[in-house]
Amino acid sequence: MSKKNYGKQDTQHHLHPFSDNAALKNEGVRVMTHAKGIYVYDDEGNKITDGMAGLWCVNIGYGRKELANVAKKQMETLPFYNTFFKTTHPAVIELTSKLMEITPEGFNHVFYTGSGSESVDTMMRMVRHYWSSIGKPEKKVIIGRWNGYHGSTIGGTSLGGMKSMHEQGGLPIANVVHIEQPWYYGLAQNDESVEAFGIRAANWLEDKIKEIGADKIAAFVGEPIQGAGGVIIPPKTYWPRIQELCRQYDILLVADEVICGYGRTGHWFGHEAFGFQPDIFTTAKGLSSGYLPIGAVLVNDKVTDGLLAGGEFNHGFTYSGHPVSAAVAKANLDILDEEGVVKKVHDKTGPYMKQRWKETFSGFKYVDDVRSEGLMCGFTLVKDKNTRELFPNPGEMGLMCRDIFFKNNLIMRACGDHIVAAPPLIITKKEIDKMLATAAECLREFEIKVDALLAKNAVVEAE
Ligand code: PXG
Repeated sequence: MSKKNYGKQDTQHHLHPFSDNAALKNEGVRVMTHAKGIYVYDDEGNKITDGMAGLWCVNIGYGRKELANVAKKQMETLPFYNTFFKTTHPAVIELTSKLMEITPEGFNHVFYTGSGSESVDTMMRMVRHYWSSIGKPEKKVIIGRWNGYHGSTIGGTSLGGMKSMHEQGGLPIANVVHIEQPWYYGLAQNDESVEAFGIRAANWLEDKIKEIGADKIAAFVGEPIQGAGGVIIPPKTYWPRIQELCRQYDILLVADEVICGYGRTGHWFGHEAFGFQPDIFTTAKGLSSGYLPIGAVLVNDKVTDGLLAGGEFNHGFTYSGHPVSAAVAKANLDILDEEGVVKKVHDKTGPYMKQRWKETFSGFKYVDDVRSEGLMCGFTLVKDKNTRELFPNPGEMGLMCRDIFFKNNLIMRACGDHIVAAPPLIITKKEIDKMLATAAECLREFEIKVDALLAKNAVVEAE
């Protein structure tokens, strides 16, 4: 088959993640061939603006030769060795010391994994092992949130609050429960202030604790900002109250930083942006800017002390601390640090994006709740802004809008009817302007399409 048909060839034997593979067999997929900065190129010569940094991960942007060189050198020196049986290697030692430099005080230990899902599963096993290590084995329940996303393994899917995922395979597993998400736009009561809603939403955790009993609960887990759920930014009052409750009821507090970590919010870690101190936080993605798979679970001193008292932790992955991934991750963190990328998001591009994102989208008829923090941005497609009425088939309008972006060589994500963007952290102000100008054109096209659809429905109703 010629290269021209690559996109169809692919789908004849390749089952894609989170995709309708029967439909893909007919449609084919787009073939990405190379990338540079914030742009990806396909095999038809299109230059596509990657408003999603791959999958929320290519924080330093594409095409950094330093990382390729480090990978080559490490492969030639020591392509693999494990860290299981009283062994280690320089690449992982150096990555660890870099992590110790950038993580907040009180975090002096790290457990390596190969992905975000593995980090989450590691954390789920770790919190239970912690409690049994300190003599409280009955503390097993882990509390997540509806519409949270924590990966695709059985543990991660269970902890996440995506009902469409739970439905496939009878999840969640035992001892994983959920509370409602802190989504002001959708869940606030009449005239409730953002601050008051933040406290009320956090108190749903207290309700759940009282229902189950604190003596049975191991941990509460949340993304500082929900990413795949649609960039749901909690009120500033939310996390401090959650922390207060976790301390009061002796429950471990876990931040899932797989998206928020490594600069996305303009801080090294998302919990720093929201002023709380978790006991454990899970990371992956931006740790290597997606150049190679690697994840890391950061553990504070209190939890480490408990774990150390508990003897062997029967857990680990072949690729825990993989040397090539570790070397690349270290080089990536050096770039984020030495080139001031995180600080730039905090001081310049984050605030600029916030202002421009609002200006660009607020005026559109079917767009509301325009929001952003650092370089995590979102808005919601709604049928009626005055009444906050959502569209009837959640996700349908989102997909239609996303497809218009894609056709116009702009990648942004639809999470249901939330439209989100998370570009590489090296994006410049000029590139932000250009990306938003394209997005605005797409939104105009979307608006015309929706107008037509609604008018058609109105005619049908009138008949
Ligand atoms: N936790 C969080 C907060 C995540 O966002 C994971 C865990 C799992 O990571 P891995 O590396 O196992 O995928 C994630 C992953 C999307 C999308 O389309 C988001 C993720 C993954 C794939 C797609 O928004 N997040």
